[in-house]
Amino acid sequence: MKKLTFLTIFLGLIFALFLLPCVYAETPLQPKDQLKSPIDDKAKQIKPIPIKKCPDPAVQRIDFSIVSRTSQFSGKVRITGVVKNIGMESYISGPNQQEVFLYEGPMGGTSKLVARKKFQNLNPGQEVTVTYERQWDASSPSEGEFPPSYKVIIVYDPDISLDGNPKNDDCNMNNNQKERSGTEINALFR
Ligand SMILES: [Ca+2]
Ligand SMILES: [Ca+2]
Repeated sequence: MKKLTFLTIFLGLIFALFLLPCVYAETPLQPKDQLKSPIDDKAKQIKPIPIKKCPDPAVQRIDFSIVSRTSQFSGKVRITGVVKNIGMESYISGPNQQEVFLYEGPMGGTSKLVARKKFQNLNPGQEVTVTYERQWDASSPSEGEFPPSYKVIIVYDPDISLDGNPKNDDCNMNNNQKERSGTEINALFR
């Protein structure tokens, strides 16, 4: 009997000394971790995204439209390049430091400059357009079968970043051109 009592007390002591502190040590931490960590992760994900406060003229799109028809498959078409300041700051510059070029590149031929438009200041969200109109025959080989493509490019004075004016420094040079195939002009005639 003495042996059994001793053993029970001994096991009881082991439980009290080792197992209980372990249970207590772990339980208060777990709910804290589960509650905090997802919020901390979200905060970490949001923080590093910087809001760029700078001018950013960008080629937004190239529009095609039919101005007038001479037959079901031919007529006058308009090609419009749209440049927009998608930055948070106004673009403020001199009169001859920036221009939009519109190129026509026939299949297998060299691109030629078909229209250009100078611009100067652009508020955030403000647009400038360059347009070119020409005859188009969707049933011909030169337009219908092998249509040219159109490219719009923002061209800056080579010294624009050295002119002492930071308000005309485009902060993203990777969105300054766009190209669109004339096959989509043929689609307008169908
Ligand atoms: Ca500058
Ligand atoms: Ca840009």
